[in-house]
Amino acid sequence: MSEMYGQLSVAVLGGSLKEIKKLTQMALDGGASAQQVLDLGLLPGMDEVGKRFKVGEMFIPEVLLSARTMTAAMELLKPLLAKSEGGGRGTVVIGTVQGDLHNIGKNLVAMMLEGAGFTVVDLGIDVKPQAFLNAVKQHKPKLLGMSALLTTTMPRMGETIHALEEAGVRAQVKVMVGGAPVTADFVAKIRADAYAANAGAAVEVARALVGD
Ligand code: B1M
Repeated sequence: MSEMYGQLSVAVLGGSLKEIKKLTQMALDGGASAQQVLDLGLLPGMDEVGKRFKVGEMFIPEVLLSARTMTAAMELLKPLLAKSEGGGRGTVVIGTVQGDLHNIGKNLVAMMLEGAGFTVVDLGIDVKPQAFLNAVKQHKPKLLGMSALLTTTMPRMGETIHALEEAGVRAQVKVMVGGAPVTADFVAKIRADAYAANAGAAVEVARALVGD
């Protein structure tokens, strides 16, 4: 099975859409759990993409192909990851902040929250503070989740919280933030309620925040 996980990583790295669907299905049919496929196959592949991109060994078009490959595999995993524990935990509004187009991690968090029984309203990517505020007013969620993958877009999280404060709705909703450059220290700085390092932690943190 470890060879299979290696092949999954290579397929993400190579952006091979056809391979990834076949390999993901084979791994699941062979007894791997969706979480194992993700943690041991797909995510290590994406980590390597990030490393190669950083040192100039991969470029945007290739990274995009890898992202599409990862998304295709996640579609196959979604019914398994999002197999609901029964629902009724309340609504979560989630999105990637303004100026930021990264959505793979946010989508993963959304899937896992759904699986844990939350109703998820996903606002997508490049979400302006005003759009988060409108969604909080409209859906009255227990929790607002914001994702940022760029150091340059992290400040939009603080601006969104400021917009909630200005509108007098901050006390009605807990705010969880995450994404690779986000840290626990940043939470205090922007007056959020909590930080989660990964999708699994996001579920734990979300449950704790809503008093579950
Ligand atoms: Co971009 N990119 N990218 N990119 N990209 C990074 C983030 C980067 C670290 C790469 C690098 O240099 N090594 C770097 C950011 C540097 C920085 O600011 N610190 C970077 C850059 C610079 C850029 C551009 C500026 C490049 C350019 O144009 N010159 C550009 C910006 C575009 C924009 O957003 N405006 C850009 C573009 C892109 C693509 C479009 C090509 C593509 C995104 C496609 C897509 O998402 N559909 C892309 C990708 C794929 C990456 C890397 C390689 C992979 C990101 C990813 O999907 N990881 C990334 C390198 C890296 O992170 N290693 C990189 C897998 C995902 C499962 O992990 O998103 O971290 P992650 O999510 C985790 C946790 O962070 C956490 O849980 C998730 C699951 O465990 N989490 C939360 C995330 N959100 C959460 C929310 C929560 C809780 C937890 O609560 C609400």
